[in-house]
Amino acid sequence: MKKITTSKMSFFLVAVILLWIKSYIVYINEFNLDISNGMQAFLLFINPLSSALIFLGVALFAKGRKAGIWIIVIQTLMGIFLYANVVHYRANSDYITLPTLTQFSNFGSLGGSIVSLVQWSDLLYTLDIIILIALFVFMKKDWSVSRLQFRKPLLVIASGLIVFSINLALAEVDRPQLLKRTFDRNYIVKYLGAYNFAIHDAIQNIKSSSQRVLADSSDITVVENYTKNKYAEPNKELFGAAKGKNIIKIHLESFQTFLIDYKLHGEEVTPFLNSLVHDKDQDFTYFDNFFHQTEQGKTADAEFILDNSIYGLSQGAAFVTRGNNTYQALPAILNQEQDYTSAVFHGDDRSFWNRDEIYKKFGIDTYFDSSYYDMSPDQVINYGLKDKPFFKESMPYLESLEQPFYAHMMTLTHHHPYLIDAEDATIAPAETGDPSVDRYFQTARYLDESLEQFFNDLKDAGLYDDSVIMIYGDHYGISTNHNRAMEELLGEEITPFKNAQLQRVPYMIKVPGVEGKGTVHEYTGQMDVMPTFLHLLGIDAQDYIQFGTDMFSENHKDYVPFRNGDFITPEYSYVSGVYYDTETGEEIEATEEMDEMKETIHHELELSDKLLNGDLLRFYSPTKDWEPVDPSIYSYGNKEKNN
Ligand code: GP9
Ligand code: MN
Repeated sequence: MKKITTSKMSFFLVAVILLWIKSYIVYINEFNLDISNGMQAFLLFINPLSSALIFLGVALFAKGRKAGIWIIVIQTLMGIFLYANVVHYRANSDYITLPTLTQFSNFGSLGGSIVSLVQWSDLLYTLDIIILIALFVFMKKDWSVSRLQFRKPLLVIASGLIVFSINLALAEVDRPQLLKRTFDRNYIVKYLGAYNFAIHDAIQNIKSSSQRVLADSSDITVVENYTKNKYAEPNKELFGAAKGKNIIKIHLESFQTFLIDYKLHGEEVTPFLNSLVHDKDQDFTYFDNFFHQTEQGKTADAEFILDNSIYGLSQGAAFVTRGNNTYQALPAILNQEQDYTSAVFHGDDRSFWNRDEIYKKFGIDTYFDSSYYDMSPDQVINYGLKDKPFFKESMPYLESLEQPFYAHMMTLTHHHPYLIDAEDATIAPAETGDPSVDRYFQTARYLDESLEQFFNDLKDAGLYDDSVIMIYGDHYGISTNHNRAMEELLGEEITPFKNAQLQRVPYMIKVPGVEGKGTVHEYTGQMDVMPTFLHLLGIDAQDYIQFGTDMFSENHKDYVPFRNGDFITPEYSYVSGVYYDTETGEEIEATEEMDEMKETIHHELELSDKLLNGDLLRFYSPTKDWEPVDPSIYSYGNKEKNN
């Protein structure tokens, strides 16, 4: 009996349990992880176990009593790592990442206040180590001086790996593509734990920095030649038409074009948006052949593309994995060229999609994240703040911005799985029996109503008439998993061709003093938004590296590449290796011209990847007096609210 209680393996097990309990207590006490179901609660509880087994297990390779010392050392190092995260989290509501470690400036926000982030009660976090040291002194005399049999530590580490695999598999069930899409640090910590997050983060960063190291300044020339050659000169009539005007850019979450004018139970689903499309007096120009060009990064990809005219990545989100790159994004350009201020409004945690870091690289002055809004439970659904209170509470912030401003309003309620409170539902659900598709129309209606409310408030505040208002859909809302329900609603088969056509999202824009053009059928996509904007403001897009072209230009390039290499032109579409007539949807033989177009588009995507993976914009200076964006001057989060 004595042998068991004082054996090396028992000491190891005590260490594992202590590290497990301590990590769990830190998660619960210190981090705001938004646990929303039993599975998440279970995974949060279980996830420290695998790390404890694997890391502490390594110590068991050591000889004799040294194993005990190694266990204490590893336990201490993991404790220091965890505590550093606690302090960082108290200051930034975010975890330490490799880039934050290497950017000293990020600690600027801690400043002298580091003392205020440390509490006396934190001493309790050393309890595990004190217990271990005491036990070690007490137990070690009974330990043999020899090494454990080799297979013992191996077995321990293997069991840690098995626990980890089960953990990861369960996490994937609750949140598919957790690691591939890389959406939020909070999610990875919640599902896999702080230690595994750090490993994941390190791998990501090593991968991206190795590609970065291999790039040199000559690489940018190839990209520059391509984009300069693709460039389309501005439409003379519109060049500079919006100069000095405030810009209000409205993001319609998960909104597909098929909703415009769609009637459910004989009722328009989005009467307000439809009125902007059809009512000539509103002076909107509406593009009905506008496509999203996003991939796994979804919202983040849409934001990325619209503000940079660079493609997102084929895997993961550039917002996260290229968050450390140099950018020459729209907010920074507007600021340097025309003294604009910029702000993003979004009722979600600011670390989601790494926004709190990448926005600094884009030169965004203020990020009104969830810490600026009333996030009490009746105001929140699904991912975050409901759209109506979101727009309402945004008004005073919008009015407080220094003009001219570039304001990006990002809605959220119309997001998969389209949850809606009974009091917010003003249209009956569809009746396909596929719950998220059925509710899709209800949240779309809610979004439509919130827009109408926002427009009225803008008018009351005197901001409406003199601002550019732009509305866009970020990406599809209904994936191919819901084809059966969609076929029922649209009354036609969802073939791969049809699915590609369904990637249309709305794009509409009103420029003060410019007559709306009604509905324009030009084929265009998200990549074209930035050059269009620059020209409206009277800034020549030619100076900047951009893959899109001005959609109002006579010379606009009307082919729309998707991130997976498929593309659509007004005449033909290329989907999963097959060409179709865009008009009729019939399969057609490839011509030389079509294959050339395919080559061009694939080359374009490759160049965009090169640009991002090599961080090539660091070698490029768009204008004579361009000043690279200094991310350290930005700091986000509502300071008054002490979030
Ligand atoms: C999260 C929200 C949704 O803040 O923007 O992102 P999505 O899931 O659409 O990419
Ligand atoms: Mn989205």
